[in-house]
Order: sequence, then C-alpha cells, then structure tokens
Amino acid sequence: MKGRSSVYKHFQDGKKKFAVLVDPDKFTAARVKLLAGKAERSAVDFIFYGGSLLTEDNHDSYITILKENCSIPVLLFPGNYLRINRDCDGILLLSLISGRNPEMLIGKHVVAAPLLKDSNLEILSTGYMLIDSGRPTAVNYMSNTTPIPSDKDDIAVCTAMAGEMLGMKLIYLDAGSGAPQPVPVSMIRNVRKKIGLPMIVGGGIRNSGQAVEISNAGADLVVVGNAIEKDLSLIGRIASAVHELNA
Ligand code: 1GP
Repeated sequence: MKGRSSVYKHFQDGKKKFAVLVDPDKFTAARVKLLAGKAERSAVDFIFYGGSLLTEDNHDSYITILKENCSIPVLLFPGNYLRINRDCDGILLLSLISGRNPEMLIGKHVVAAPLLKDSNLEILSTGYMLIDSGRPTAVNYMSNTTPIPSDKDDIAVCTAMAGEMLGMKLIYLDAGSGAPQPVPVSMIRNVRKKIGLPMIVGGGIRNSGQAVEISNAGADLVVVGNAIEKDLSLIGRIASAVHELNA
C-alpha cells in the first residue's frame, strides 16, 4: 500500500458491502468512465478488475480511467498474476482451494511472487472456491478444476474452514461469471456459521433482491459483473439495497 489506508480493514468493519467487477474484455473506455462515475455516486465499496482471459490490450488504460474518475479502491482479481498494475490498491491473491490443480493452488503464485513483493500492492490472500452452478463456467474450464457441487454444503464448509486455518484472509464463494444460479443461500449460511473470515460471494447475481438475500445469509461482500455490464443502472439499485442493511 502506498500510504493509503488498509483495504483489508474495510473488509473487517462488519458492514455489508458491494463490489462491481470490471472485466476489461467486455468494456469500452467510454463505458468504463461511465461505470466509474456511477460507482462513485452510489458509494460502491470496491471495484474488482480482471477476467479469465484478458484478450484485449486495454489493461492499464482502463485502470487509469477508473482511478481518474472515482476514489473507490480498485482490487485486481487476476486471471493471470503476471498482469499486475501498480496503480491498483491491492490484489486478491487467489488460491483455488476448491480444486486440485497445483498450478492454481500455489504454482502461479511462486512465479508471481517476486513481482508481487516488489509491487507495493496490498496482498489479500484469498481462499477461492468455485461452486457448481449447473453449467461449466469460464473459470472451471480455464482452471481445469471441478467445482464443489451446489448441494454439498458440508464440503464447502470444510473447504472454507481449511482455508481459514491455513491463514487465508478472505474466503470467496464464486458460482463463476455469468452463472445461471448464484451460490445457494443455504451454503452461504452454513459456511458463515463455521468461519470468522470476511466472506465474498459472487457469480450469477442479477438483481438487488438476490444481493440482499446473499448478504443476509452471511456474505460480507457481494460481487456483480455480468448483470452490470448489461445495465449500468443496476449499480445504484444494488448499492443502496445492500447498504440499507447497515442502517
Ligand atoms: C465472477 O463473482 C464474479 O467471478 C462475478 O460474476 O459476472 O456473474 O456477476 P458475474
């Protein structure tokens, strides 16, 4: 962190939060600017930045646009750790603990370690868990891992507990980008009962009703990407619905 207040502290204040996910492959520069303005006016808590592929060469310029047009912390949500941007506020250092692919558990992290150490980014070590949503998602395919079945709450609970005991700072339950169904509420509730870490939930959330339900089940932070790409006005609606829970 470059003299800024700790991002992790925000996660620990017990308030319900909302993050917008920006996948640069799915945006134009003009739309990133619009999104930044709306997110700022709606007091969005975080902007997550990243995607599974990043096929376009717009990585750095979009982060500049975000930083110039809003004061919201921007956290890298990396599909590829080697694409680091030092103007961001932090990085979710994801270990894909629901899978058994060593590259995603530790391999890529080893390669990226010197760059990360040198970056001054706040490193948020995150136990990342993919939950089956009824159809393969980009992350399933790209990570070459099998998600946790959506009706196996006990596996999700034990995986999250293991992540916590391994010293991770955050747990992220993700149904995957564009998932037909978000992570089941019962699973979120059961994981919440057993772990004390801040919990992030994303994937397939399309409206403020779902965001509120997921927050009430125990998520500290809900993340929405796809639905916002299609309709930027959702930013304000979801932000106020989630933030009302803190009133
Ligand atoms: C995916 O959790 C994020 O990793 C957000 O998913 O794009 O479906 O909102 P959506």
